[in-house]
Amino acid sequence: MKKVQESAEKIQTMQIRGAGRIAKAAAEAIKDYAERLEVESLEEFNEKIKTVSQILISTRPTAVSLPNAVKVSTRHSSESLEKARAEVIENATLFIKNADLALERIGKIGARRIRDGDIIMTHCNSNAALAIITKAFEEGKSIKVFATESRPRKQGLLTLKHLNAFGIPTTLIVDSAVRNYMKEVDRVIVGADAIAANGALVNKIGTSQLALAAYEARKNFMVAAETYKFSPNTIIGNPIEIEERAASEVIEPELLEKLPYVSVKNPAFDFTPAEYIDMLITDVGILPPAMAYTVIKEYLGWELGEI
Ligand code: RUB
Repeated sequence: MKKVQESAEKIQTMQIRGAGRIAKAAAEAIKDYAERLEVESLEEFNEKIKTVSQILISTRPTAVSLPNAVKVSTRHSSESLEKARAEVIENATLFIKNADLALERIGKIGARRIRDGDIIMTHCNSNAALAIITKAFEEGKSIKVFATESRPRKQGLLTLKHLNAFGIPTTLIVDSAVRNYMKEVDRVIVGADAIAANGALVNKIGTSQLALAAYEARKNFMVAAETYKFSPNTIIGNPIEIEERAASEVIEPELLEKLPYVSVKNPAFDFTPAEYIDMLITDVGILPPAMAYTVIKEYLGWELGEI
């Protein structure tokens, strides 16, 4: 339970963040828990795994990678305790391995769409988007990046450090400068916290602004997303919840206290409609957003009754 609690806390406090990293951390925590769990019966095992799954899933509401990782890791069809334990450990291990493989594939597939001399804009800090950018650079393409600051948590600084370590020339801009620089950009690449069945993207707040500016400037808007970022629940009309975070991330609480007529909204993510997205770069290939439903049916392999 110690690792589960530690991981849950790290996800909640954003020491572990980003949809892919959250998912892997959850799978690792489940694996560790299943390995150490001391129980007498299968019923007890199932019960405890269910509790731990809930603890992990409730840490952050938006990234669908988290419930997907938990679901893939914990499902088993075994009738005996030890077989169930072995199955859960194997599922979680496989999820982690596949998540790494998916990133590698996205990097390779996406890099084919980057041309020598491209200027790319990215937002927040996405491992999937960075896999494409760094792969293209490693292949010898001369590229430059505009990275947004990504207020209020400034994940853009993580992106800068990553790109700088590869020696990729990068320019930091504030979020409100996105439209101003869009004319200099060839394509936008962002990651995903969730993709709905209708192809809409949920990603860091401000992503939809990049999409709108790219659309206006006729620039390519590409979304890098592992198949486990697609949301099965949206097929039956369940909305994706947008996390609302503390006002203290945006304004000093002492200052806010002195402003009785002021309130703060701090949504962590926003929706980008499918019509602003040129392509989804996934581990199973480059797809139009209209194929999101097919990805859920074919690659997540979940029937409606299971959701
Ligand atoms: C992170 C964010 C990232 C996606 C994709 O938000 O919006 O763009 O999670 O990241 P936060 P990745 O910092 O609030 O978690 O491609 O690494 O999964």
